[in-house]
Amino acid sequence: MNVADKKRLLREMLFARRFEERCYEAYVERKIGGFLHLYPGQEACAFGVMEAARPGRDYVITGYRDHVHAIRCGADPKAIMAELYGKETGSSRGRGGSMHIFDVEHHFMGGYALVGGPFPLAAGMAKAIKMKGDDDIAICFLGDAANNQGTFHESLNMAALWELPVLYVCENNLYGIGTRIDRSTAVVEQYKRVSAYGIPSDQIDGQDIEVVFKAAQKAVKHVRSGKGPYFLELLTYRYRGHSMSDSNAYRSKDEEKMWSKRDPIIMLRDRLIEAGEITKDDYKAMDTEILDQIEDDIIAYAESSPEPKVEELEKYVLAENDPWVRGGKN
Ligand SMILES: Cc1ncc(C[n+]2csc(CCOP(=O)(O)OP(=O)(O)O)c2C)c(N)n1
Ligand SMILES: [Mg+2]
Repeated sequence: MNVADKKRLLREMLFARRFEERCYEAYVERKIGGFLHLYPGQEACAFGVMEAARPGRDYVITGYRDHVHAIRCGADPKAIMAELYGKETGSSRGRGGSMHIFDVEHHFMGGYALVGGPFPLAAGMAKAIKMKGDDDIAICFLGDAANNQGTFHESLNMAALWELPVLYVCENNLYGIGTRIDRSTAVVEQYKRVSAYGIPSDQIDGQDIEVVFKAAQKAVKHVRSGKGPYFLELLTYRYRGHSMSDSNAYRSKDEEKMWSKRDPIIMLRDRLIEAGEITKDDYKAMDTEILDQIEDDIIAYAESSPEPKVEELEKYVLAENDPWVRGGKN
């Protein structure tokens, strides 16, 4: 990873952080409704892994904490914000909302509310890639608690058996809503669990983007070369509550303080400042530019976009041209 890459990644991660913080504000202002799960603290996971992959071409899937993954795949942040606002210009025409971001053009295959739902979908995507003979891969990002779902074990078994090109990335932020991992999970170290299926795995620091990138390079190479699935466990932390309805009362101040010192953006920023590649003023100017862009470009777009028409509320919710939906006729 050269200096130009690091500077770009710093900008991309800071953009993601500010985007999510602005979502928080818009929710408090009641501009965004429904569920909203934010990503601050975990940025190095999505950006580090995707840096080693082919964003927009490899197929990516994740859970409900999904805005940043979609943006990294190439989805337009304006369409994502408009989706959160429930507007017609949103990525799913405002019908999906935060947990159902989808952008097939950029191979971002969702955004799922069901914990563990994406594991088999990722295996299916990888099966399709393999049948087509492409060298794309499927990447499935999910949380630590999701690994306790049956779908995890069923999917990893089949993925290993069929040597499917799928990279499973566990963003282990130590909590499933308010339940700490050691209260719900017999084997806390997630990377060990996949040895039951003969899948190679690593546990790494998910806060240091350079570390994530390096590990992801190795994992992506393995998967793309046809050797079957790989599993990465990234140790990370979310800086906000699980969702907007979470008062975040179950974590100690000491723990939060410890992780705030391991902020992926600040760590990369300080490294670049120390190396004399950027100054504090450069960083501040970049931040201001990003904040302006989010306000003038993205928020303004979402605010000024039209609402879906009431009579069209159910339109686009089901695939209208799908023969199964119309009654099974082909
Ligand atoms: C099948 C299913 N069961 C339960 C829930 C409720 N639920 C929503 S998020 C969550 C915890 C998931 O935690 P984790 O997988 O660690 O992801 P994180 O939120 O930490 O990113 C649960 C149990 C759900 N959405 N779907
Ligand atoms: Mg978690």
